Amino acid sequence: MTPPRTMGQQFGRKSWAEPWKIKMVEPLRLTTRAHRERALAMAGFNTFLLRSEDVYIDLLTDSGTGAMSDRQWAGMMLGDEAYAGSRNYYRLEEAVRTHYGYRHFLPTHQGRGAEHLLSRTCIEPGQYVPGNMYFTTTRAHQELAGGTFVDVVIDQAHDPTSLHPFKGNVDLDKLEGLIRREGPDRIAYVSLAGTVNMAGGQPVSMENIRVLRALCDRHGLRIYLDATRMVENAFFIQEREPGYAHRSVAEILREFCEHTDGAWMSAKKDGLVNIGGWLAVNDGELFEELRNLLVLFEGLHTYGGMAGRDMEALAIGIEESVEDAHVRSRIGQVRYLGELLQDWGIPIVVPVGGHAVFLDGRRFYPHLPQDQFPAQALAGHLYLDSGIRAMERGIASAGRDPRTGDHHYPSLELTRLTIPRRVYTQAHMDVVAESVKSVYDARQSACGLRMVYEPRYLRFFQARFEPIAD
Ligand code: P71
Repeated sequence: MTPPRTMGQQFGRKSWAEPWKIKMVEPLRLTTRAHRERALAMAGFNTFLLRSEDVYIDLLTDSGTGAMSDRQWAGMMLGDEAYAGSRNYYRLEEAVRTHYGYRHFLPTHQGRGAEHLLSRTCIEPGQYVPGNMYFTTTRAHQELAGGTFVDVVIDQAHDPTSLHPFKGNVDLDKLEGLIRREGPDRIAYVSLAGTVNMAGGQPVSMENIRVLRALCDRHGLRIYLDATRMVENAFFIQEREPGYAHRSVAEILREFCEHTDGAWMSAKKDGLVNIGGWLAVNDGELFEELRNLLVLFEGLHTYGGMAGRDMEALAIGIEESVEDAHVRSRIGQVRYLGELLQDWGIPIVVPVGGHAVFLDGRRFYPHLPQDQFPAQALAGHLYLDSGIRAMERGIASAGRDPRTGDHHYPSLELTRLTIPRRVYTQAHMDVVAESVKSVYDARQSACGLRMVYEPRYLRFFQARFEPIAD
């Protein structure tokens, strides 16, 4: 028996700890395997359709699932619920301006509300929208507006084993090729995401945004940034990019945003709140149009679908989110789980990203063809083993090509273990790692799934599956 070692010792470094202590707890419920078998069958083998009460450790998403601080809860009591001109709106506007920049700001009910407005105003039918890998809701709104998404992320992003430190980077040759082929007029804008979700939470470098800016300036193109997890991106720049080790996450965030023309955010992630979002741009004319559409789809421009108290909590959340100690411990926890799995030879996306550990469904279940939904099946087996809920990010999420009606066959077939911010402890991570290992050890007996119900939009949310018996 080797003597027990601290987490730091296990990985040959000093231990770190969360920069907070726990003031309130929410009990978790353990269930039996028989209970989970029934629950998963009722949910059509789709973890989105499980009741949260039937889940033990919920790693479905980091979206809206974080824990607010005592300061944020105190802020909730300061909600000014006036229909127009709420004090909290001005606080939030100030927080976004301080930390992200941009001249004009609008609150939205969540990220996709902002995506809807931006796509509607900035895409003309028939135009292309190049981006560093698709995101489900982002692409859906671009297509709804008549645009066609074009993936211009570097090839390494599609390779789960590539150790490139900035797998979210735009491949400038791919973008330039598109501009040359189609002409800049047929390009709506460049849709750039910080820490690319579908690639495994992989960052974009400062150098990449700088060169991208220059290229776009040459062709008169705008860059709109999905800043949903841009704070985490800033941390990776601090950690990995020469010249940034001594700059704060907050400074790096501001510098990055300065290279873009506007941004939107699902504040439910880095923003440390349970609901909310925003859209901010520099162009005054565009802003006017967005603000006008906002009243049609979201709410008056001083609340945009959010309660006053929620805007206050977000203003405080933004301030807390850019503190170096917070980001370091948040990403440190994700990395701890990832390194455990890597040590045990379990196939995951490397380098471990910002918000989640992504299991590689192709290497986990090499015997399952992609149209039998290996990553969806893996999420099901994990739930059956321990009550842990993960999310499929593979062929089910990728949906169909709107023109041909065929499945998109994404190169990445992943199951995401997404870590909510400030919610679970290291002990939970150990339990998760052990459950993944037991599912991995039983991998040979896993069977695939058949989709028996497929909704038209964003099918993964509500689709139903059945196991394919041998
Ligand atoms: C996540 C989510 C929530 C989600 C959305 C769609 C399918 C499954 C889960 C939402 C994002 C996101 C990025 C980069 C915009 C949105 C939409 N992510 N951009 O990862 O990650 O924001 O959910 O507030 O509308 O679980 P919204």
